[in-house]
Amino acid sequence: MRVEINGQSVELHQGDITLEQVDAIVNAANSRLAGGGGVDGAIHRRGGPSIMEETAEKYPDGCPTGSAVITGAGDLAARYVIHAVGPVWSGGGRGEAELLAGAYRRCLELAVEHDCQSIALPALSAGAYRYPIDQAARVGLSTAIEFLRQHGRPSLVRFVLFDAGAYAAFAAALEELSQ
Ligand code: AR6
Repeated sequence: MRVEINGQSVELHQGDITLEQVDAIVNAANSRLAGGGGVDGAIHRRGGPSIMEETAEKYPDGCPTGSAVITGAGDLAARYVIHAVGPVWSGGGRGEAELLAGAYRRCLELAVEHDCQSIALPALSAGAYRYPIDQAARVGLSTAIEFLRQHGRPSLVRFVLFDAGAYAAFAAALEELSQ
């Protein structure tokens, strides 16, 4: 699925984000940037050790929840990996939506600051961190749409969803938000 916002594209793909041919791939990291399962495990496996070496060297204090940091992309096809830290879901009353939006917004800012035309993002927080997928989809997409309306960049914002359920949740939210 693809919609145009302010002359730029918002796309949904189902698949493995590590295979995306874009300028920047977003990792669903933890605040210690310590590596883990899910997207994080897949990125470090396919990208090789240089990514973890760079995060350890440049960001020894990690990254706060609701923000993101950038490194090179090792053996991946992308130029950069942006390590975003979404919140752990704990019922919705602990600022989770603002933190999740902040993580997505920082990814888009870093992409623009590094002249990336295209970025691929996963459903941050919607795996190990248990954020309900319908709500995660609305936060991710509304943040991207608002950013594109304000900044007109990057040219391509692609959400890459691992399974059919996540894709369906994002498709329903995009349909609603793009009207
Ligand atoms: N490509 C695209 N999406 C994926 C892939 C993939 N290769 N693998 C999983 N997903 P998660 P979180 C989906 O758990 O919830 C890590 O251990 C997955 O189905 O990767 O932010 C970190 O180190 C889900 O919809 O990230 C942190 O400790 C979404 O990506 C913690 O997990 C996010 O799932 C972060 O948890």
